[in-house]
Amino acid sequence: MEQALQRILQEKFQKDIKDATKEEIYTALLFVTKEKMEGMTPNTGDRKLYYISAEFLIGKLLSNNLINLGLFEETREVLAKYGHDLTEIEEVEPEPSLGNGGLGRLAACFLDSIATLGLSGDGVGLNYHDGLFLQKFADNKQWEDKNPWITDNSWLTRTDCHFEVPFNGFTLTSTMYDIDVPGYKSGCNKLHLFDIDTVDESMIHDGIQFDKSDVRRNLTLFLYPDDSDEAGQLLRIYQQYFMVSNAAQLILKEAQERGVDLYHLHEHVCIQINDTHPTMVIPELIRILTTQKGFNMDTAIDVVRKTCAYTNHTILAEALEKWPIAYLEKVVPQLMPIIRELDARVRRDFHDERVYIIDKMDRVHMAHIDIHYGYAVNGVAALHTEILKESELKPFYDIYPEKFNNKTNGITFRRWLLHCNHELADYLKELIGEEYVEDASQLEKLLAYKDDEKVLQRLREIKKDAKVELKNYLKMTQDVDVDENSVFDIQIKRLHEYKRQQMNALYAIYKYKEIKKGNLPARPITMIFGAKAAPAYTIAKDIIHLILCLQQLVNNDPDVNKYMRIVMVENYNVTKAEKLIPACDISEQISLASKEASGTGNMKFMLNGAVTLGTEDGANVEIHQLVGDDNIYIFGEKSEKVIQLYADSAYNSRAIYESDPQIEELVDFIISKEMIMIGDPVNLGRLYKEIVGKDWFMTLLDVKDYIRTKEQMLADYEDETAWAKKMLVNIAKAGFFSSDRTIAEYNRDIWHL
Ligand code: Z16
Repeated sequence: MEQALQRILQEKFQKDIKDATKEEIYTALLFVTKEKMEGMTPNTGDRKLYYISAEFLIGKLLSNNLINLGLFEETREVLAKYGHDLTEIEEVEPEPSLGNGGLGRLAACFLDSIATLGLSGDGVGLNYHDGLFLQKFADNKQWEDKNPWITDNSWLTRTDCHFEVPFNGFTLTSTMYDIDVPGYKSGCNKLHLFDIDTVDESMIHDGIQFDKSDVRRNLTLFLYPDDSDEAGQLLRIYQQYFMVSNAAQLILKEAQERGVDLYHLHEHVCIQINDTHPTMVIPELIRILTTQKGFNMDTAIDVVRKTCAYTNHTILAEALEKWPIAYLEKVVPQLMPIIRELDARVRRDFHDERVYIIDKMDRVHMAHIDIHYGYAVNGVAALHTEILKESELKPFYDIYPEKFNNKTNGITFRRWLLHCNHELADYLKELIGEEYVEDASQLEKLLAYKDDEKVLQRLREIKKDAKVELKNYLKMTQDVDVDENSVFDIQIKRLHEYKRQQMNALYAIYKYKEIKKGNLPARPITMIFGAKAAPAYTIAKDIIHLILCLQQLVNNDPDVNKYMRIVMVENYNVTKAEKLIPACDISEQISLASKEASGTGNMKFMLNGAVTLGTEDGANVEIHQLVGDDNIYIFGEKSEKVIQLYADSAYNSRAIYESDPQIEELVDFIISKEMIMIGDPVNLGRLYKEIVGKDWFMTLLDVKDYIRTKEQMLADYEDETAWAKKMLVNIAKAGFFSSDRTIAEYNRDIWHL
């Protein structure tokens, strides 16, 4: 490493290591690492996986690549020898925010595990020039700005692989860019990101506004542009088709290069469709096979059906894509005859309109294509898969019970422990050896130390160190002061009503009022939030406004700020998650039961020794089963009850509000004179009305149980030994949530690579 660095710094900048700037060292490390990965043997196999996803939220790559290549320690030492700090060098790297949240981050964890397990599998997606928008706070509101990440020297390598992608009346030529994906002490795979050369970043103005109709210049400009108007939805269809047409052409090209007889494609290729965004790969492959490769329709459908598998990530109806036929006719008319043929076959075989592909309103249900014309359908946590089978997708489960299976999500321990929490990772190695890094189930060996005072003490110290680090980071980045001796209570995830940040805000109001009344807590609490709201999601933005106003109120009130602080972290992203998660005591996982398909932040927190405060939802259910009642705090109504309430239209938030003076007091505070003085009455008033008059995600149903449980948790925190034991059990039981386990299951049950 030392020699390689010296060589490249001389070549590129005519500098020695000790004189080089951080930027120069970063660039040199990037080159060294890329060289190294180029020389690695790719993972191979007779059947190759293509994981197609509109999002790959990969985060910064330098340290993770160094860790997986086994070069991290050496690099850190070399840099230290010349007076540089690798942590500071990392800051130079821009984060590619090529995902919204869980789904995109899951895809990135999966790529790491696929490579680590030595499986042959590549990612296929889009090379958005600007990732998800950059979030800024001003006037206690969210503002969006563009978020470019591509620099002259980056992890992207331009290839000479190009395809022609036909649209209605014109054709675009693609360029494939590759990012190397090295496995941990294993071979290397690739992430292929497709782009066009004509994208024009200069067309963005006033934050993230741009001309949505100019496809040649905007196709890969943004991740999921605002799709609240027609132009936005059409652009989304352009993006999706561009992605899958490139994927289909790449897959067929590589198969033919490998000498695969396309009539046996399914024996050598497997395509995982990540949510419905890549669904058009099914009709596109059928189109190419029938029009260019001499297949008849029956055979093409048969081969494609045996090749494609679909993962569902949500039961929220509004998130399940249904494209109007008119839009598809406008963008990809060549697919419509095939989609109509696929629908006709469904209508011929099944006389149940709930499973048709095209509905009465002339909309194409993308998930229905995946389920009929793929060979596997999976949910992402045990409860989620049960809900799919028993309610959301029941008519399909009745037809194809053999297709349905569960694959509980996972996270890569390389990033979410080894990289983000060196101190804990090293201590675990000291206690139980190194094997847990590649065999996560070994973490259970920790249980042997459950009553070991010294170990419990050390875990507390490690947590404290992480809290000090976060404190310094928050001071540096946002100029806020937090107390490392307070309880760190953290909710970080996309802002959505079903995730119920508003319920956490109601707790903040409760606590503020208690402190005002003189009911002082045994220990101060620091409530940390991080969340981006979709630019067009009004109520989500109102909830951010509420939290930011509460932050101003609480932190500036001298009666209160000794006991309580609120910090809303600006521009929450993967890099910030890596700093927040190790420092957490209480992990907030408070979605309305049945609505969070899995959650993966819950797993990251657990692995880093936080205790979950959660509903019986998504993977929380499995965390609960693993750690037992003593090591998790569960509250709220169960999913069966919630599903029943929806079915009967029996939830009435106003009735709860009017009959419970305590709840009324909390909700009324949103529009109190204190708050109106700080905030915008339009935003606060609209949110108040929403909660009292609708509350679609049933905040008021659970808020009292939530407050009660959180208070219990804070009281229990005071027994330091008992709490440290909970931390230990959570870490020890987190092995199940390694994405290595998840990927091994995908391979065993679906991919057979
Ligand atoms: C997403 O991140 C998820 C679902 C979805 O339909 C769309 C997006 Cl962008 C999330 C789920 O909300 C979350 O529960 C789950 O853990 C994650 O996908 C990965 O499966």
